[in-house]
Amino acid sequence: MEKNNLDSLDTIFQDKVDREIKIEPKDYMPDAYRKTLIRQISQHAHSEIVGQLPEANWVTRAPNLRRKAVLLAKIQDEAGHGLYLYSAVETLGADREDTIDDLHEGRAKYSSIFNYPTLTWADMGMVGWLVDGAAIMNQVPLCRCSYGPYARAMVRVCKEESFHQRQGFEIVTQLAQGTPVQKEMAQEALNRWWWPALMMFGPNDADSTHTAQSMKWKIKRHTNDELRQMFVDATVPQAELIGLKIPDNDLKFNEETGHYDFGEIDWDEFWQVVKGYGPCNTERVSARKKAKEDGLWVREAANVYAEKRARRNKKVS
Ligand code: BYC
Repeated sequence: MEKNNLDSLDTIFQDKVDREIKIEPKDYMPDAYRKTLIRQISQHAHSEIVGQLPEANWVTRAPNLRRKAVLLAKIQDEAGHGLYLYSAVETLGADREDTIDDLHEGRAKYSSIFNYPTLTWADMGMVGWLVDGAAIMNQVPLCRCSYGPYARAMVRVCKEESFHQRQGFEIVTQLAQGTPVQKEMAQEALNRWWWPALMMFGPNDADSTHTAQSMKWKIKRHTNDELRQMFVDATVPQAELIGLKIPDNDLKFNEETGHYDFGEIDWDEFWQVVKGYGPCNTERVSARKKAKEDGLWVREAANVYAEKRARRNKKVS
């Protein structure tokens, strides 16, 4: 296309975004906007799918039937979120299988948080309370994302995530109010999950490659640091309420700003985990590759059946 035409299409596009008109799959969008969405939404989908694994570890060891049923339901919700998101990626013209191959070959990322092990039952509480809590903080603004299919998918995802957050907080609250050993288990889990949960929001704004452009396109509505601060402000009083201590000696309410000041994140650890060297990266990607291989016969059988049915229908008509 002529450069002048492209420039004017880009101007019309940005004007629509500025006026809060949703961009839909068949509308014009700049290539870079499409690429950014494919990157972010597919990585989001991978996170939902990989995110099932740390919790799956506890399905067989949940302390009672009610806990087990709730945990199973939550994990199934995450699978559903992955599916909506892969569908949203397809509306951008991307091939779902290609994006999955990118994950398996290490070309695509997924949230750093899922590379940490779930060592005790209290970790199920922390995943719900902190990990889903951080996810909601990040995802509620995505319901207003400029790209229609992503924004609409996030509405349902957020409703389910808020149930997940509450079930996690309920587990943690019960442990924190239980025997001294149970309270200790909850505190120990909080000590391990607090900092990785803060890392979920991504690098500081100054080091974030995509934030400025994504804000202009209204894909992101807040910066990484803004969302992280909102999460800290919301979560610290919850910890205080149930008598657990956030493992940060620099954490202090700042009367002037009305926010909590908090300590420096270990960014070396963050980047190590993002680059594939976290405690469970290899295990997580291997599990996903094995699932794809194990499911091959089902996909092949379904395809053969679909072809057979199509042939039969043709004969009848
Ligand atoms: N882990 O320029 P930046 C969930 C990457 S919740 C790994 O700030 P952006 C769930 C980033 O991709 C979790 N990588 O990027 C909850 C970029 O690398 P690339 C998923 C990270 O995109 C409970 C580079 O660092 N949520 O699913 O503007 C149970 C520079 O970053 C991380 C979403 O995906 C990280 N923590 O902002 C089950 C929400 N942080 O891509 C499941 C949608 C940054 O250039 N995504 N990186 O190679 C977003 O909101 C944004 O993509 C992010 C990052 C805030 C995550």
